Amino acid sequence: MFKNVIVRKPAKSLIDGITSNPQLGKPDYGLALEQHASYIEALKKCGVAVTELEPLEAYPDSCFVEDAAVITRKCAIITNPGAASRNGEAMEMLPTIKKFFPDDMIEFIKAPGTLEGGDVMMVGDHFYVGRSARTNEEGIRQFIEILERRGLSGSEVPLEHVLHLKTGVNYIENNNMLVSGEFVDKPDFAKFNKIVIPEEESYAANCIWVNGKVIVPTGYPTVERLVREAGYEVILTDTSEYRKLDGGLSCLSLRF
Ligand code: CIR
Repeated sequence: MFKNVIVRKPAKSLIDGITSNPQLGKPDYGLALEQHASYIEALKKCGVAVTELEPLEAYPDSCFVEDAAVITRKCAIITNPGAASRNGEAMEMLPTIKKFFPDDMIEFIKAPGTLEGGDVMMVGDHFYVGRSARTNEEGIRQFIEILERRGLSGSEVPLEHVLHLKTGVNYIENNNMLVSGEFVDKPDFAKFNKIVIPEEESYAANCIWVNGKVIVPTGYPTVERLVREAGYEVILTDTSEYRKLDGGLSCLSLRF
């Protein structure tokens, strides 16, 4: 169960965030703010306390807080984001993490290691880590070393096409995993009950489980139906403006 969620209100500079999909157009800032508020409401319906941080104009992608830290049952890990324009977001997250964790429970990924939280998928006490353009071999080595020192475990998953691991695969508890594209046949996930996301709805592979409910992006009817059929209560929330920057539901919060 999660008790807490950390989010960061998008800055006006959001419109200049990194994107691999410029053809989708720039986000509408006003609409992005409304969608962020709805996202927070959806989280509150799941019974978590929401800590909302102030916007950071210097970092256009800073509302995607998931990339700046990874929070486990045993420790919080401040990452070292591989995207140059996002690197400073990790240290901006530290004061907030310190409000929840004592210093001896805070770890750091250090250069030359890089890691972004979007590449980390938690399945109980095991963490799958995507090796991506943002998360390198040394970052994964440090991350797994931290996990093992604290009685947890991790394994690397090489990525081929997606930005982050959780762009294409997400664990929604009870052995159920949403898989799309390159993850459908990966041996790493063979033991899970795989819910295969059709190509045209691949964006919605990024759903989040929060205390028994699953938050699904608005506009992906097949994914919505598959998640309901798997037995979950679904909460829909629209993330169209974040999709324009390759951002999904998981990217917008830290849940712990
Ligand atoms: C980026 O390219 O870093 C942002 N525009 C999107 C980050 C999405 N975060 C995530 O998948 N965890």
